[in-house]
Amino acid sequence: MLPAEVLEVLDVVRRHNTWRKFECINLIASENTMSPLAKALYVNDMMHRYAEGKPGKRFYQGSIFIDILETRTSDLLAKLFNVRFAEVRAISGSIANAIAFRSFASVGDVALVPALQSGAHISHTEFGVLGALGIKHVEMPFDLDSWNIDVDKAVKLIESIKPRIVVLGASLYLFPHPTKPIAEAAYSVGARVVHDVAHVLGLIAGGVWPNPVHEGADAVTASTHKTFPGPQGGLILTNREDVYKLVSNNVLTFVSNHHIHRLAATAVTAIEMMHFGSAYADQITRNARAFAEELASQGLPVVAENLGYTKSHIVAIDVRKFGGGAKIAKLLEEANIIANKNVLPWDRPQDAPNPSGIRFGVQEMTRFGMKEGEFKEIAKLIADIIVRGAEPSSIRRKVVELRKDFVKVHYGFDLPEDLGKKTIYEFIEMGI
Ligand code: DSN
Repeated sequence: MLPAEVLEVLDVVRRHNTWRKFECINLIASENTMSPLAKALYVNDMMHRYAEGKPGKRFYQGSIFIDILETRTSDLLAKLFNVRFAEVRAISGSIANAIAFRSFASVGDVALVPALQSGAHISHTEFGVLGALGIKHVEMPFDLDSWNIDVDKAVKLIESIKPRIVVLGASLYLFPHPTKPIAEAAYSVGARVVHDVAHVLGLIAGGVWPNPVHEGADAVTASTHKTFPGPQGGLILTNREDVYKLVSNNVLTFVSNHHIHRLAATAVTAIEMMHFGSAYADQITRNARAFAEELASQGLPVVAENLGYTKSHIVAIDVRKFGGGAKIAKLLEEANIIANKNVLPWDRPQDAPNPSGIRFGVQEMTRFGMKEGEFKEIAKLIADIIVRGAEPSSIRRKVVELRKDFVKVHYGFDLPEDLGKKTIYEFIEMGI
């Protein structure tokens, strides 16, 4: 019999898995679920190993097959995103940003960044990775009419403050940031452009969102587990050899062990996106649009109404008049609808604990096969709670019922059919 403490650990994990996988509707915009094949491959012996350095130039012996896998994973991602170089050793999006920022700027330099209130990620700012590297930030003006960076004002700011880096991309990312005009202005003053596409990487893979590498960004950073439904990890893409060399040389500053076991799952997910990415991304954008429209028609203030609400997987609502984001996120959680409170452009820094907004992402439930009809249903359940004041526990039963038919991952590979009673490890060990 296992010690009681171990049983407790197992039980917490079992309860989490049951709740989040079978009973909740997950609308956190930064999460997803791997395919059965990627998930099975995630746990492998490489999780015990080190492979510091680059393939063929390691500090440790024993990485013959790791080198093959890492090179193959980089090649697959470069091919998927139609770029020359993919650096896969960053273990998260924030670490990818750290590597890119360190490659382009030093202590005391200035970066021009999207404002936190308008959706920037904390790592883009003085309060996160950027600040930890001693780089100062200046915020870019945001235009509420286009729900985007104000290009004219941003260009003027670039010309006057001459930053070392201009950062684009966001965590509340509804419409593509204008890489091209910003990059042109940046280059005219010798600045580098880092565009963080963590949220929309899967949409880029599916061809429904522009790839900033092709629009002039020096480096595109991302995580590999949001709309791109891979294991948690980071990625840097570039077409420039000098940038690739810089970032690759800087990896070891931030990452000793690059969590090598995730690479097999990352590679499989990249192949899945080559096969199914276009249908998956297309359905995400349809679902987001249908969800936003239904939320609005149910009486919820969805942001960016004049622009069609969203072009990504994200939909945001302004819940100030319903008590604020903190209260509403908690009420939704009681109904097993998982989302997060989020600052909106008009919030002040002191509003962060109870901001105006709720951010929803449709990508994970799309991956589980939900379509426009289900998202309209979810919008009604949300409005029941927020607008009509329904008891969350009464809605929870409906959520569990709705989720029951959507537990199988779509747009990805199942385990091989000839697995029989073997585990994936036995299958691989026998020779494929
Ligand atoms: N915290 C993540 C998000 O939710 O956007 C990004 O790292």
